[in-house]
Amino acid sequence: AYASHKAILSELGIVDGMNQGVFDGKWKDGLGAVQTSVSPVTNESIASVSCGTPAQLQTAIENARAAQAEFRLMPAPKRGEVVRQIRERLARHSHALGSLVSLEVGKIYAEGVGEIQEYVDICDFATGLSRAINGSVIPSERPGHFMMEQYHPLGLVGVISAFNFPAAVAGWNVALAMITGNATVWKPAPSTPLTAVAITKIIHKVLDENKLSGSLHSLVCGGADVGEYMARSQSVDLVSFTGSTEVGRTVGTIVQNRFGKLLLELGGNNAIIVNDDADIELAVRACLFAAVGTAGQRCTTTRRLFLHEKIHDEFVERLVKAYAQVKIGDPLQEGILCGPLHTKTAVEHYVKAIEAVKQQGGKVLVGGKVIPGPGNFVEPTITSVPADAPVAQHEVFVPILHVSKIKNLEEGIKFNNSVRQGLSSSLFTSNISNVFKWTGPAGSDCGIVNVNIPTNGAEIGGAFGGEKETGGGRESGSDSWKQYCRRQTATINYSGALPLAQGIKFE
Ligand code: UN1
Repeated sequence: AYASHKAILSELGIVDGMNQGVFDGKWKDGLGAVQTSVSPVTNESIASVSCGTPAQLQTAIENARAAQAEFRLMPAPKRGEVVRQIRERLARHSHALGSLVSLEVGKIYAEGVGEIQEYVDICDFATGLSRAINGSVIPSERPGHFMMEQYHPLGLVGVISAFNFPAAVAGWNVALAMITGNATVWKPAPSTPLTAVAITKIIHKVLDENKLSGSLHSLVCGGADVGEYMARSQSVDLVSFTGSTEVGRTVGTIVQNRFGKLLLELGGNNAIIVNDDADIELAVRACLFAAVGTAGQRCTTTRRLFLHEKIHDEFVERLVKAYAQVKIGDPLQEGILCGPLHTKTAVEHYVKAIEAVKQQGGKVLVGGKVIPGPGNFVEPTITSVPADAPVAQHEVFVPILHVSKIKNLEEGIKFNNSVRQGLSSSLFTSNISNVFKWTGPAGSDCGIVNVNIPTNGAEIGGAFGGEKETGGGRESGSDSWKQYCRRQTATINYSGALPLAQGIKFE
């Protein structure tokens, strides 16, 4: 076992009674409902948070905007230095923070700590980037004219995060928003407020030490009313939302309607294709992490597996064996690979999906049962269904993997691309021309296209996100930082004459 729950909470300044869930530069009692964080292992309460109201969010927004009006003038490398200090402090508490993520979400300890590492990594990335968020100089067609492009801060970034990555995904936004000169206001998922409170406390300390306003990293725990207010507010320049396609459509429509900027990370329905020329041993191990890791609750989890008919039977046999060895249990115990589902509702979704598999002509190859007890445990499951079975067209956020046979790679690519989601995808092959077919224009239509690695567990250096109903947003690495900026084209005439573009004469 790792540290006791009490020690975890007290290191992070969380009390086991009621915690303040609003930080607008000062910690405040939330005047809204109470959110009680519940352990998915026991369904017993961990601690509670008093949530904010839309009116409290409005105050947080005003304070954050006022602080940002000064922060935008701080040179970007100096902002990067603040993010470096946040990185140091998060790393110092990574054991406690990782344990809290594990406790609150139900993911295993290694993945909880991994999530804090992901936050640390994006801070490193952002600190370096703070010296490289350059625009360009563009040749002007007019004599004595200078044309340049610059990236300025947007203003205020609203972050609505999901339960399954309560730290890292918020961190992708916070680190990039901060080095680009923005303030953030964060509404965490209703079931994981404690992680958000703990991280906000850590960042507040760093801001304070740098004599910066804490409201640059504001927090308003709350429900749908707070989220909707954020989406509607003209004062929130970018809304970065992670969650279901259904809620994302509502948030997206509201924000688009006021011409706010959007960053959407919605559902995935990710597939692995194993071709007949793949390293089978490697592919089995990858599938196990991809489908069972985080108990199937990553947006990058593999939900569909397409096996070449020549290796199908052998592969299924080996994967079923690997599933049988997975230890299910308390995610804070050593040796456990699969923790509980996050909520009882998720267990209901699992049961319904298994029923649907049977109704739709599929078979359960391993697993398929709810494990009785106080926690939300289920058996990781492999089913055999036709690739076009309705149950395989939707994202069900549980560890169910649907396996279908394919005749060749082309058929695998067709099936991979046939769903409405477009987040992540992987091909296992040792043939170089297959690699380029898969990554080429007629290959996978997803935002993340892998070869010989799982669909999940992306590094922070690449842009993360997907196409179609996944929402189109890109977070984390590469040039995702540009989304937190307003882009400016400036043309400066130092010629003393007034030549017009396109050669127009106007006199
Ligand atoms: C998510 O599930 O919302 O690639 C994010 C991954 C992680 C991030 C997942 N780096 O699985």
